[in-house]
Amino acid sequence: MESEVEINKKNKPLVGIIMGSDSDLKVMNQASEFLDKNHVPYEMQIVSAHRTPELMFEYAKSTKKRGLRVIIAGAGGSAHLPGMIASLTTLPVIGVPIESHNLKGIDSLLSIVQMPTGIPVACVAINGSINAAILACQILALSSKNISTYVEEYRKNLHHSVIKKRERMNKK
Ligand code: RP5
Repeated sequence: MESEVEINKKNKPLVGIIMGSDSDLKVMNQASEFLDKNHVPYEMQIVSAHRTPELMFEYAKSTKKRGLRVIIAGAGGSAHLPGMIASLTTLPVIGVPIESHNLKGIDSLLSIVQMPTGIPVACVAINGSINAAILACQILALSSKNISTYVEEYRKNLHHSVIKKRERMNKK
């Protein structure tokens, strides 16, 4: 495995963020913003399981070779993208069910979460792309001291923000 120093020097993307359509961008941008804030290199593109199946196949097959370590895949409706990518690579795949218009994302959630045994997809909440980015960081933190520090810091800040809320409420 490449050392952390080598990875940082090249600044190659470690996370692949993909989504079925540009209509998913508003939600998926929250994941990229989290990674930006924590200096985690990523790439982001549209890949549709149903509308561009060949592209999806090529993308999935190229991920490991290009040095990606985790995939975050957002999709709505009959959301097959995360599961299909997971079937084509052994990199960890985190699925983000995007809220759909008619069924409020329940269709997306069930499509992503109900994977058959043998091909896991880690599924976050409907529109839960920030948690997908955090989970990606936690996976990368296993082999990166810098990212591990960001993850620990994030937890500490969460703790402090709740303590502050308690103090504000107690004052009232
Ligand atoms: C899915 O279909 C996409 O992930 C998107 O959430 C949904 C609707 O796509 P558009 O019709 O907005 O392009 O493939």
